[in-house]
Amino acid sequence: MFRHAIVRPPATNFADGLTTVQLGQPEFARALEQHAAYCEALAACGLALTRLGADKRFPDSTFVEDTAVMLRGALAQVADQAAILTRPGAASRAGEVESIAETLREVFPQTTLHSIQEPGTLDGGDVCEAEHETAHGVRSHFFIGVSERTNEAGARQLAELVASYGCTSSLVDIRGLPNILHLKSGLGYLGDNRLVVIDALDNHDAFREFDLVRINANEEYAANCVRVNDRVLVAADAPEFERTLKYLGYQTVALEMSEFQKMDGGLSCLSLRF
Ligand code: CIR
Repeated sequence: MFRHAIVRPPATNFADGLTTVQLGQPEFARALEQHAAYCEALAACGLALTRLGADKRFPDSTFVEDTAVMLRGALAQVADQAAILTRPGAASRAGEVESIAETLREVFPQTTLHSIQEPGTLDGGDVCEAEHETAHGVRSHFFIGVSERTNEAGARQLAELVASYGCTSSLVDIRGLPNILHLKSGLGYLGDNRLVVIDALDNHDAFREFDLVRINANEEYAANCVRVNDRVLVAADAPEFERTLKYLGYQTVALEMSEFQKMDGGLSCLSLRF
């Protein structure tokens, strides 16, 4: 159950951020509208939002998910809630982490903070939290992408940290896979032991104990969907995938994401949920 989310609207220089796709320049006014609708959807799922101010120093700073990984301890002897501050793989994004750390310290002082250390790099978009049944109940399992942003050192540090909280993990190397910046650009966890996967990730060994929901090549951007309590937030313009979700019994909320897609951003990356 998620109760909170941290969000940050795009700044006026949002279009100066990093991107590898050629979908044209994002329109700022439209990006703001889409961001507002996204925040409304999170609130409608019952989340209390911490809304940070736009930060022009970092054009990519609306993608808050990349700056931290939120964790709930599964072991009685460790803190209930923790966050792992990342060390983003893109130099222009390194400074984004400090203000998220400050926010967590101020607004959620009960959160224990850890950090990824040099030489590790890690972007939150490479971390997909799923769940699995164990003899001791349901535990989190983290799929950690090794990508152009997250290196092996960063992925292994995260694996050790989550293990200290009683969680398991597996590494998924996505280097060289076409069209995905982060692991979660092609992977989503729906709950109920179900993973949404794009074709390129379909046969990966790490997913073999999960039920896979495949997504058509022309709708792959929507693989980065987010289950928030009783709803699934999904990018608009993926009608077949949305039909599949409904068929599986999920209540969907379709959100226009075109301006964020132009900057390589998926739906999940606009919030830190916990
Ligand atoms: C970047 O290249 O870092 C941003 N323009 C997009 C980051 C998207 N993050 C995500 O999907 N988790």
